[in-house]
This record gives sequence, structure tokens and C-alpha cells, in this order.
Amino acid sequence: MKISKVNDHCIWLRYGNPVMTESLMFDTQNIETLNTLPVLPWTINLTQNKMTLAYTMDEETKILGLGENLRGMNKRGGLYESFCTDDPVHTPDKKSLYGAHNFLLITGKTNTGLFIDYPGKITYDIGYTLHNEISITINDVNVDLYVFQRGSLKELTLAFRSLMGKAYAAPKWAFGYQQSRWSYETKKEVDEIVQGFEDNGIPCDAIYLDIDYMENYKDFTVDQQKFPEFENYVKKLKNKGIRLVPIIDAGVKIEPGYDIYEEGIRHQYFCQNNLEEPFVAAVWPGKVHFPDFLNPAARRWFGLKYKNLVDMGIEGFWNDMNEPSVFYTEDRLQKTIDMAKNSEGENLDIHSFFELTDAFKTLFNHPEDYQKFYHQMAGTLVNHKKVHNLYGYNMTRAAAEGLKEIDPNRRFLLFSRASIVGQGRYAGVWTGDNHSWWEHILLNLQMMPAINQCGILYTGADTGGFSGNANGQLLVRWSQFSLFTPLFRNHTALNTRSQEPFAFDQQITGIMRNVIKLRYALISYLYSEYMKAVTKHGVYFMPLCFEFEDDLSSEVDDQLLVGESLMVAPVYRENGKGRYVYLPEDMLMWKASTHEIKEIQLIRKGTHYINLALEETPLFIRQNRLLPMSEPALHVDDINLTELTVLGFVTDEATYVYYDDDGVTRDYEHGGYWETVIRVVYHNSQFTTTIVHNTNHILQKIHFILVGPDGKRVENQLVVNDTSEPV
Ligand code: MIG
Repeated sequence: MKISKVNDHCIWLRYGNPVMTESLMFDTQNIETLNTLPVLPWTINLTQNKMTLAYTMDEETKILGLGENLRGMNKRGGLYESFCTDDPVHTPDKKSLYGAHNFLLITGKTNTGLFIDYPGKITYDIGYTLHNEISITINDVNVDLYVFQRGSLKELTLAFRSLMGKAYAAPKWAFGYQQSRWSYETKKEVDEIVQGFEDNGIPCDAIYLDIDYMENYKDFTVDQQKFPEFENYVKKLKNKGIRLVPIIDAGVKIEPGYDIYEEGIRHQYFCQNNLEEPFVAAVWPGKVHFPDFLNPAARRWFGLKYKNLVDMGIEGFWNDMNEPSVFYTEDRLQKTIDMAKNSEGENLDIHSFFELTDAFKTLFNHPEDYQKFYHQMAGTLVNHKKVHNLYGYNMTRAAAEGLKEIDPNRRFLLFSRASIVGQGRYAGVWTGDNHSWWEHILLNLQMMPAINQCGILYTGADTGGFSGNANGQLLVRWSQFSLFTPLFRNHTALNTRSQEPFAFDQQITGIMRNVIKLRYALISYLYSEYMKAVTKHGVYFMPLCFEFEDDLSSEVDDQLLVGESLMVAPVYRENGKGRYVYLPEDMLMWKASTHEIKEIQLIRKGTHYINLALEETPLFIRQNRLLPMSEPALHVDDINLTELTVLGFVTDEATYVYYDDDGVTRDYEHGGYWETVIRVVYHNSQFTTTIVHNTNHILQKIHFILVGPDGKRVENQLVVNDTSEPV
């Protein structure tokens, strides 16, 4: 074992000879090697081919983390598996979703964190078998462990974040509202949706193309019948302020003559079976090969294919089915069919009947099928199962690196379904096939900070729910949370009820218009906070306990901090006309029924029942923090950035660094961004507002709406000089 001190918070233990995941990216040259193992909170047991880690919890211990996963924010009580899984039914008894995020944060007298850098399956028993025990099992002895200690939960998270490299910056238009469904199948259908937004005056920046835009589900093709003159069409929509975002699937259709298939075969870019032939699985188009994204040459080849669509004006993509999802393999299907044939005319009893039906039910993503194929890694063939969680990650990396080569300075929208730690450098994720269930609003909220802890900042769920049928109030309440998520996308499955913001009745359309306009009013803040998290290795969403250390703050798991100024507490109960909200300090509550700041009220620290009519989105502005906002527009590019409205609750003094940049290029990476340092002081019952420093040459005026400790509202205007002198 090799022991190193990575930084003041982190010890790295290398056991054996692990697979290089490239999840973390830090300078390994200048770190200190330790000769003795420091005292660790974990008991680590090694047998010949297995590692187990044990931790004893006390009654108060809480376990945060595991990124995209089921159950509450506190993972205690559950069984979990890290194995990227396409399971569309997200119920609490499931053990994994699409991501594999092996980071735990354990609270207690001393907080500790753990990251397991290992790309195969890991199982977590977190107080399930034994109430006070965590037991983690890895069927391998080649593993990198990172133990974090000596700091607050936030400090340990930031120490982990700092090892990952810079996070992905989505283009600014991707902070607009986005509309999807499986599928807007033709140009005509897309036109109708665009018209719906225009007729109803609802802002929108993107419309999604799901698998049906392709020619027979072939990646990087466009069906000419459904989308004639695609390039012109993309341009026409862009002139209207709308981007088209096509899906790309992991499986490549087996079809002689299809260039991607032919090239993949010619260069041996596909995963292989045990006979070293291209491995055959089945997904959408029927039989497919899986590009071997773990092989750098295959990765580059696939990544550059995005050019086909980029050349037609496309600026954003979503990568799907990259766990990878496997409908069936030929031999398993054959066996199952034979089994059915042999059952014909038989008297099926309790055993044989379920054996037969289970054989069909388990065809999809069968665990044994993941052992049937291999990857080329540094010249050796590696069985897929050992490195399963690297697949979606490397597909996304392929896309990100390809897009960077295709158009080096442009920021593309890119997000993936499967993911692992480190992927946040390349792209975002969405949380996959949820349901139109109220429980999934809460699950959405609970996953967000845990995904951020793993460095994936651009996230969001299928708002309104993927499977099942939404009603108007579900869409409204869900949107009142999603309007704070970087990815704010409404998406639903094939054969479900339409759930566009104008798909219900007049009343719902009106409320949705205001909810989405509120999002656009907040983009100045949300984008500023997002980009600061990118450039400073921070997080965008936090649980309350990251900032407040009282007992109740660590209990609350249905409220979140969004950036440095806001707390959100959405209604997630059907027919709920309000909810309990816990305030760890005095805050300014804004019940926003439109983006205009009317209903604001100082609320004292403590627990309150807050009435919230369907049209009211609750926002809580923290004490001595500021919230910059803009006048909404129908598209992000049309937002007027010359003026800001700053809402503040100031009892002493507040400083806000308002970040902005061009939103489309990577210039921000080398100083191409603007900062405005806004300061408000409350003294002798008066407010003083100043611009401490400003490099933003667009901004001209700030309108302040301020509330002091007495709860009185004061307004004031400030003209911004583009000097860095106090005004
Ligand atoms: O299993 O492309 O999660 O968003 O609409 C269905 C069709 C395959 C899964 C994605 C979903 C998408 C759907 N895909």
C-alpha cells in the first residue's frame, strides 16, 4: 500500500494496482509520501480478492453523499450499489440509478469524508443490516481510497472538489427554459411547440430532439423526411432564439453501408466479445455495437462525429443509454425463446411459471451480459464488468473532447445520463427516467447537492416527470423547484400526457408563464453563482448543514441553499397550500407570484408554517446577502443586462460579487469575465450602497430593494461608473 498526504484534509491510500479512472486530476508530483498509516475512522479489511471497509456510527451520525441515488439526503438505513443502471422505476427499494458517485460525508463529533476511486461495482450497507454500522464491499483489492478529515462538511467537500479539475461551464443560453418530449418527431411538431411558446408569451431557449429525428436510430444522421433541409431549419429556429438539442445514443446500429458502423469495424473501435469479434447487443435500432470509449482512439473518432451536427448549426447534445443500457443479447434472447417454446402446452406451476416470466423480465440489462464484452485499455483487454462505471463517462468525454476540437472556443451544452466522479469536467447530467410523482420532486431536490459534491454542477431532472401523466399542479410545483436548477428542462416519455407549460388549462398556462419568467429574472444570479462554482471549485447547491451548524439544519432534507444568497423550500405535496419551513436565521421571504418584487416579509429564525398558493414560489434571502435580478425576456440572449435589481436583507453589511461573461466562449478561462462587487451597509437605520469594484462595462444602473432589521422596505438607485472607485 502507498500512503500519501494530498493536502491538509486528504490522505490517499493506494492498494495494489488500480485501474486508472482519471476521476481525479491533481498534481501527484508534489505530494508527500507517508511511511505510516495515520489513524483512520475506517477499519479496512483485505482478503485475497475483496476489500471491506467498516465504520461505526453513533446515534447522531448522518451520512450524506452518494451523488445521484435514492432515498433521503441522509443515506443511513439503506443499501446502495455503485453500478450505473438504467432502471426507470425510481422507488426507495432500488439500489442504484444512472450514476456511480462513490463519495460519502459522515457527520459526527469529527466529520469525515471518503471517496473510493474504483470503476466496478461497490456495495454500501449504511446502517441497514446493523443500525450503527457502515459496511462497504468491493470485490477487488486494487483500489484508491481518499479519506477526508479535519474540517466542516463544506470544507471537506471543497477539498474533494479541488482534486477534480475545473468543472464544465454550460453556455448561458442553457440556463434558459428548455422543452423536451419523446418525441417531437417532425419539423411540423417542433413548429407547433415553438408556436405554443410564442402564442402564450412563455420564454424558451431550447427544444429537444429525441431518438425519432434520426434515420432508423442511427447516431449522427437526420431523417430527411421528418426534418427536410435540417441545416436551414436549425438556423431559422436560432433566429427565433430557439436551439435544437439532439440526443446521441451509445449503441451504433449494425448496418452495412452506414459509415459509422463501417469505420468502427474497420478500425476495431467497438467493444469485443471473448472471441475478439465486435460484441453484439440490442438497443433502439435492434442490433448494435458499442463504441469502445475506453480506448482513446475510438473516443476521438466518435467525438469528432458530433461535427456532422455541429456543421448544421447544433450547439447542444444529450448523451443517452450510456450505462450502457442493453435490451438483450442474442444468446440470452434465444435461450429465453427456447424456454417459452418448451413451456408450450405444459402445466406451469408456481415455479415454472415465474421462471418463464422472470426470464423475459430480466432480459433487459442482465448482469451477466455485462461480463460478455471487453475494452482495450492500454493495450490489454479488460472485461467490461470491472470497469462498467467508466463507460458513460468516457462517452461524454469523447463528446466534450470532440466538440473542443471541432470548435475550440465555443461552449456547447452537453449532458449525460450515466456518470462518475470527474465527469463534471466535461459535462452535466440529468437524473434520468423519473415519474410524474410528487415524491420525485423531493427526490430531485435531495439528489442535487449530492451530485454537486461530486463535481457535477450542471444538473436537473425531467421536470413534470418522465413516465406517467402529470397534472397542471404537479408541473407548477415541480417547476417552482426546477427554476433553481441549472438544467431546467421539461421532458416526458412516449405515450404520456402532454405537459408543456401551455398543455393544461388557461390558469395553469398563466401560472407557468410567471414561473418561467421568474427563472429568467433570476438567471443573472443563478448564472453568476454557477460560474463562481465553476471557477472556484465550489458547489452551487448545498444542504443547510453546510452553512448552519445547529441540529435542525442537519435534520432538514427538503430545503436547499442555492448559491450564497438563497434558500429554497418548494411545495411537493399534492393539493398542498403551504408547508413548514425551517429558518436557521432571520431571512427575507419573497412569495413570488410574478418576477415583480411585491410580497416580501422579514421572517424570524425558527420553524414556520408558510401558506403558499399554487402561483406562489417561495424564496428566502439570507441575512446580509444580496440577490441580483434582471428583467425577464423571451430568450436568454435578449435579457437586458444594462440594469439590475438587487434585493437584499441587510442588518449589518452585505457584499455580492456579481459575475458575468459573454456566455458562449471559453474566454472566461483566461480572464475574459466581468465582476461587479456590490456592497450594502446598514448603519443608523440607513443604507449605503456602493460599487466597490467593477469590470462589467454593460451594467449601467442598479435598482436596490432593501429590507433592514426593522423589516422596512427601502428603494434606491445607483448609477454604475465603469471605474473601480467607490460611487
Ligand atoms: O429508455 O430516447 O432517459 O430521456 O426520452 C428510453 C428515449 C430511452 C431514455 C432517456 C429518455 C429518452 C428515452 N431514452
